[in-house]
Amino acid sequence: MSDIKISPTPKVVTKTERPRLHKVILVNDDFTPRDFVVKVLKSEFRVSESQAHQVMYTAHTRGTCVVAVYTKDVAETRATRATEAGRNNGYPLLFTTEPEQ
Ligand code: NFA
Repeated sequence: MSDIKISPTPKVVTKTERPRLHKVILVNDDFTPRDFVVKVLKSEFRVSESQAHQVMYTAHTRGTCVVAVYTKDVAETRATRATEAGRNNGYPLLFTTEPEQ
């Protein structure tokens, strides 16, 4: 009997995690006209008229509303573009992002 022990070949286990999603949040203010907010939501986030109105009204009454969730890059790009659309028209409209969970 030989004393040589042969260890088992280590198995490589690869685990792929889904990228964490980030929320785009619409923040209420007292100056941006409601119709303008709806227009920006429709053009930048491709939501329907009724969804855009619902999101605008929720932010208007509660202070903030989640518009959509995307990967980090997409969320940040869309929030920046939508915020700039307000600024280009002289409004303090603000979209922020935060990681989900
Ligand atoms: N509160 C704004 C108004 O009364 C409308 C608004 C809604 C602005 C949601 C920003 C976000 N004109």
